[in-house]
Amino acid sequence: MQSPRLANARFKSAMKPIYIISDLHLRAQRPDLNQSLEAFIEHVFTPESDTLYILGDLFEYWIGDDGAAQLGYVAQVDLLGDLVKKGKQVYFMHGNRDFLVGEQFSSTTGVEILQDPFILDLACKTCLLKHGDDLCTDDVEHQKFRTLTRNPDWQKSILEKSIPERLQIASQMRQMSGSAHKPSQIMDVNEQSVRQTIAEHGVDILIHGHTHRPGRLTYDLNGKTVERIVLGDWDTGASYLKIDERGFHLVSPDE
Ligand SMILES: [Mn+2]
Repeated sequence: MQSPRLANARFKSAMKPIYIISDLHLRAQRPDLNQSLEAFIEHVFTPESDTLYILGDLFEYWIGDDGAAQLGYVAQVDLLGDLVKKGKQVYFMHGNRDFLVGEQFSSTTGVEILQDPFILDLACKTCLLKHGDDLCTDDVEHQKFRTLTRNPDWQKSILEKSIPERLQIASQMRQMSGSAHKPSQIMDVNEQSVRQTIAEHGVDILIHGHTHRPGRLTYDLNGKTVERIVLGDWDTGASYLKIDERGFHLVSPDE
């Protein structure tokens, strides 16, 4: 399958920074996460950038666009909609938590939904953007879950259920995907899958989230040096990748 290509003309001409975030896992029980997002938008993103990419797991869970109010996500949806109204470009890719974010969300907010993977073609480098859970091929159980939950027929059947029924299913699924019992290396990406993915798309840099292990790693791929940039989660504060004319800057709250 061919990935859609976006030549980011705005970046090339104005050289405004691009911001990439993922794995905020916003939820009503953690108001501090909402505050971190609001502060990031107001003080970091808005003053200097026009382009934000969200690579999945923005929401801890999502039961359909008509269920945002029940989960307490109205303010966050409005926040993204306001950014678009101010002329910002906001892109969203599904994660393994918020795979049910749909057309209504997109049309209400103006946030554009991206397919995974997505090629971000910068002047200097070609980047492949992914959520990253499909790189964790050692976690066979998760790959089964992913295949099921990304199936359009399955999604349709879920969305036809009532909101209370969907809430119940979401709660069961979160218990199922509890990862405490899995060895940590199973939860990480499979190196062979990483190499295959980079080679298949012929990119310079793979950028993904999901594993909550922020870092920058280099690989030798048949003599070519390529890079993998892993985004961090927001558990202890804002975590993001900033791309500007000077390069790629990965910022974690612990640094
Ligand atoms: Mn994830």
